[in-house]
Amino acid sequence: MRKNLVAGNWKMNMTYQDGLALVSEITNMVADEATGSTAEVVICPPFPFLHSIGKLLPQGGNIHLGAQNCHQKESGAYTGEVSAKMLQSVGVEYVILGHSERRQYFGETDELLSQKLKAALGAGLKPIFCVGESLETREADETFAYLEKQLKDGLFHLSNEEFDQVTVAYEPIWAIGTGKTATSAQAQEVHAFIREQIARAYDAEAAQNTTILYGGSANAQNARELFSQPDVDGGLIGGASLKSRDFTEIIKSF
Ligand code: 3PY
Repeated sequence: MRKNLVAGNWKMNMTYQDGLALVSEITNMVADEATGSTAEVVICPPFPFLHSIGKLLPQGGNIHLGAQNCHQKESGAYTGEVSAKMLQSVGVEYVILGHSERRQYFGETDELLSQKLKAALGAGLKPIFCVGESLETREADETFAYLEKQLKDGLFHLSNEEFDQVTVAYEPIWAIGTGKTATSAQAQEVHAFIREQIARAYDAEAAQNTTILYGGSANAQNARELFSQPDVDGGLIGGASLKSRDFTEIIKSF
């Protein structure tokens, strides 16, 4: 069901001790200051911290646990990998799939991501599926065709019931870690396009019910403006999720 959602993607940052301290600060600040926010919050730390951080999150509260990736197989001889079922067994609810850094540095293709989606859903996780174009694609005026293909090849193979569990994140690659943010008009234009594609692939109800996040240098200064757009339901936050004050301000933007 469509909701306001703010997810913090820590990427490969923080030590265990720093991570625990950050989460304690966030939970305290959210409890003190963000009680009026309508946003569901997801914190996505690195794998080794998940279980302990999950234990720090207030039971039944609005802060949930997410992972940044999972393997496409349920179990087996895949040294160094982590399955969706393992994540679920330590209390993880959400998993980010298809972040552009995974696509770029780890060669993740739409074909592989479609398998990861199935694995995540099979384990009862809620995927946050990322799509987004490069600067060259945008400058060549091919953004919409590119996104259409990413959605079709990576995501739209899911059944209606499976798709119901998915959150989509639009993360233009040119805005990730660069300090450049899409303008709220650029974000809105793409989010409306994504919703239109969902309506075509599924139906109007599915499109209206899908939560679509913006990601890419979203921060405490620009969140309110981005989230005020009718098709922007929240954010997948990188660097600003590592600072309790900034992350709380973003949550308070709702
Ligand atoms: C960013 O904000 O840079 C992100 O990549 C969030 O996932």
